Amino acid sequence: MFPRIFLALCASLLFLALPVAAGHAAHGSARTLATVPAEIKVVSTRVLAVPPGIRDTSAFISLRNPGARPLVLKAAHTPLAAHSMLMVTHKDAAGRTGMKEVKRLNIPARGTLLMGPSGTHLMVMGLKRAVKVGEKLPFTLSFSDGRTLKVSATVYKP
Ligand SMILES: [Cu+2]
Repeated sequence: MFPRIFLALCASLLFLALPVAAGHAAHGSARTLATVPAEIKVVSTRVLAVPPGIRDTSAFISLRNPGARPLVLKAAHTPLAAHSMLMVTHKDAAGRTGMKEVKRLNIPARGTLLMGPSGTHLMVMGLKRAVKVGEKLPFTLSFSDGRTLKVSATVYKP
């Protein structure tokens, strides 16, 4: 039952049904710089607004790793939701887009992890209250080397 619910409510999948141009327009919006401890750079952060009553959404937190070693993002958490999952999207042989949860997302040395509505994203499950456009949601990102990074992501409407 749970997978069916989150597929039905997945804001990313809803968004994927929109024309590509809409997705690209959304890419440029609502860039937020956040507090960054050594090395890991926050490229952009966003949370997709959802209609009242919907409690699951997607967040996009793009990161740059200026370091010489690869980084692995293991988890993301916001206290405003029950839990958050790392998700990747892919097309199957028939051209249908699906997504699946992954346990880690790699950020190559001197590379970037880009998240967006048509690709890698965070599923934010079970929001504890409605969130407003423009509101900043705090996230804590955990990396496999033990580091954590606090960022805030602004709720936006595409
Ligand atoms: Cu999703």
